[in-house]
Amino acid sequence: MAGVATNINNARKAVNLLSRLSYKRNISAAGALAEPSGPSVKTAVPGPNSKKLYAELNNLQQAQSVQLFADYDRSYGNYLVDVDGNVLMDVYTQISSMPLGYNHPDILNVFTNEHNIKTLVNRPALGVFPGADWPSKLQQILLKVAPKGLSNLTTMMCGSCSNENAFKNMFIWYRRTQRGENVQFSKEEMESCMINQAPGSPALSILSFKGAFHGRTLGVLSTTHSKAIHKLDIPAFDWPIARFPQYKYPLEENVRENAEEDAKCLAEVEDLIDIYNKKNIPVAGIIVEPIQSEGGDNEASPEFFQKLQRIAKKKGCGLLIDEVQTGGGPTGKMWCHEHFNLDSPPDIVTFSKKMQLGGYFHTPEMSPVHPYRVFNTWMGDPGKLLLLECVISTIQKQNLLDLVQKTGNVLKSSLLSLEKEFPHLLNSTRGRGTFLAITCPTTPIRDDLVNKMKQKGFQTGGCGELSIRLRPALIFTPKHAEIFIDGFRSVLKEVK
Ligand code: PSZ
Repeated sequence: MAGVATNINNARKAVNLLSRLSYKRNISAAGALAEPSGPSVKTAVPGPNSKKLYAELNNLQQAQSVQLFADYDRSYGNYLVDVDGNVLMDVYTQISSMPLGYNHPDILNVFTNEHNIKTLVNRPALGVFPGADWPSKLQQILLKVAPKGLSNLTTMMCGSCSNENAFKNMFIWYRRTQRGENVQFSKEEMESCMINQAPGSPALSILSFKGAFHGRTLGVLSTTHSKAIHKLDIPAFDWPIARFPQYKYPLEENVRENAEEDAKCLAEVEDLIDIYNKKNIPVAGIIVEPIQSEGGDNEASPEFFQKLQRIAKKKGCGLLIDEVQTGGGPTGKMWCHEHFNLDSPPDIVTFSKKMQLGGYFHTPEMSPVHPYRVFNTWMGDPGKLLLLECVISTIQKQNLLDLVQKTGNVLKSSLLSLEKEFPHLLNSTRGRGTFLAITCPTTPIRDDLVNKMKQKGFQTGGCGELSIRLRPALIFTPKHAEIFIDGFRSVLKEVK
């Protein structure tokens, strides 16, 4: 017993030492770094060090998607530093996943107290052994920013597994509404589900939209339609796919056409639900992004979403709004669907990326009655929730949603000016907050612009076939926007 006590004491001392050391290290790391005043590029991007590391990694795993290797010790704020010492202004932020940029001093200080370190290293199987503060942390952190009217919460790991599990909630809910509240599973259902047959494994569907991206895992992949390469060779469900509006820009000059486009797409949704119900693959739910992201930053009007929700209600389908990419503030509101003035809350809202951990908010009706039906080992991550706590408090302290609106206005109006200066290269500026995109006439022109921007020290991203998207951190200011726009203009001038 004495030995155990000594060990515990030693462990405690080690943790204390670790927290003191890391506290010092983090403070000094944060203090030593200051945000660069602009990008600076010394080599081609990727440079020789990135290329060497690429060869090493590619021997171990498929690495063709790697753009560069980063130096995360030296990256700071809105700037990503690569292993060749190039300093890139990052308006892509790990595919829209860095709310406070790199090495934010508050974030660096999250794991400097003993309780937080222990929360990080003792990652529990949350569905069975949550820690004492898990319910209160969920209340204080995630539920504080819950979309209005959604009081229930399921935590997960990533965006795909959030959507994947949310589909299960919708199917379980749908079957419950068919059976009636208190009806038990039949013997036939219990036996047939074990061999993937109806009625236990019923033919049910989720309606999604052309151009959508909801993840690449097997179930959700049937609702992802952004690129063929994501889907080739993988079996898919016969589920309905409706057209998502494709607007003409500028919006204010195409109001009638775009309203007609909304009406056509919504009519298709209704028709498809009827067709699939008749085919005996009834539509249990609809999944939709508030702005289609990977598929090309396609936006739809508040009226489109209001009417879509009314159709879902009329037809008895759940409505899942996928806020994996739009959630966490980049549109100037915590949740993009808050821009839509819906009649009532959506049934489910999924999140990940800027929220640090995955999961979904939902109505109580979407909770299964039986335990253990939506479950996995981790069910989220309390360590990531601590990071989110810091992110949210920084958003509030520094009014970052206001900053996003302000910077977004500067960025959007500057992009519109660039469109006027370079009409043969750019069109269709769109988006909300700093969640913005612009379209090029061809894919080679788009790819060339993205690459030239990178060589000048600006990390942007493509989306869809023709668009360039901006996904800066929430700490991106009008000053950063100006530097970005100056860089973009000089590249456009080179391309002519
Ligand atoms: O190519 C890819 O696999 C990418 S690039 C960006 C994403 C995926 N985004 C992920 C994403 C999303 O944007 C939306 C709207 N829904 C779900 C997902 C899936 O999230 P993860 O990647 O966390 O599984």
